[in-house]
Amino acid sequence: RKRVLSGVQPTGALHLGNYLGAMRQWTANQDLYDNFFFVVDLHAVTTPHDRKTLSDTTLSSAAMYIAAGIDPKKSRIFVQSHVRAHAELTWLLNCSTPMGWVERMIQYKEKARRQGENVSVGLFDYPVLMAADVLLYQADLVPVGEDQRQHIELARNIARRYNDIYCKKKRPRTFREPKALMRTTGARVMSLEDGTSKMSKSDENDASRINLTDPPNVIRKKIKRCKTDSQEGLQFDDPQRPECNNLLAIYQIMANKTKEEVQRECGDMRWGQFKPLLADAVAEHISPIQDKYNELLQDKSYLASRDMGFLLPSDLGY
Ligand code: AQP
Repeated sequence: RKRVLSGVQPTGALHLGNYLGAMRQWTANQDLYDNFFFVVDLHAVTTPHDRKTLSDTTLSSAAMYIAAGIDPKKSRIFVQSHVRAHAELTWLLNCSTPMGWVERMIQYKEKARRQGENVSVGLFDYPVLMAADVLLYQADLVPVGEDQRQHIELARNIARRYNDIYCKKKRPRTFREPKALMRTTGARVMSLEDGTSKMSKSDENDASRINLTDPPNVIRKKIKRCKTDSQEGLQFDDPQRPECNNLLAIYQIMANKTKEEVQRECGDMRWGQFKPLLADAVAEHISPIQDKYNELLQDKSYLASRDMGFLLPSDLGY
């Protein structure tokens, strides 16, 4: 069976983008693959953070994985920092990876611009740590959102270069080259405030995203106030109407419909009609996830008793 590995940073409450771009794919294919899903707390420390909050969000992210459908019997769930080999391999890969490759990473450029002078070396090195995460487990596939495509491509290049330098004759070569696994819908969920930038945990404006923990009244309020346009009718794929495309795409997945069905149903609607429909579909879709999540967090002993973080290299066959 092919091996799949993926994770989310515990940098805040997980949102609809994380769910649609990543976690929904993890659960959909859980029976097909050998699965590793981890909470990537070493990545989260590349940006300013509070220690106590990080520790809480690490645990709550793991609870959200399970609530969203990751079955601990079918998938290994663990915390990145509990496996020392992630940091160790990063160093070795740092030493064979050209700076220029990492300098080209768009996510670094965007985040560094926002952080100004305080940007850390760790943030720069984030993609190499990500490559180490994937290569360490010899993952074949990495289910991610569109924003991570460039990082997976880099991980492939890093693997190839390492193999070329150190395993000229050795077969099999040390590292397997991973591939990104991406869905056509939901791979890029955009901000509610700006249809051209992605929904993100680190956006200071909470109204820009739907957190998976938002209660129905908050979801309704956020969708009611979200940015739209003044054109008549609703349609997919109009580059002049990024917000419209984003909201229709979210509705399509939440209501479990095809694009054509949504276009037929909503094409003639006004925003005032469509927004409550969308809010209800989102609230309804995530309600069972929220119930399970709250249940898990009420009694943390279950999470603490899981093998969370006690994954040893010997478990991986090293
Ligand atoms: N808006 C999005 N649409 C689709 N997929 C998304 N992902 C994140 N945002 C969207 C996917 O979620 C997974 C985990 O991402 P992450 O939290 O590790 O890092 P990120 O991509 O940087 O996500 P955020 O929310 O923007 O976090 P911050 O603000 O902390 O940097 C990845 O598979 C990602 O593709």
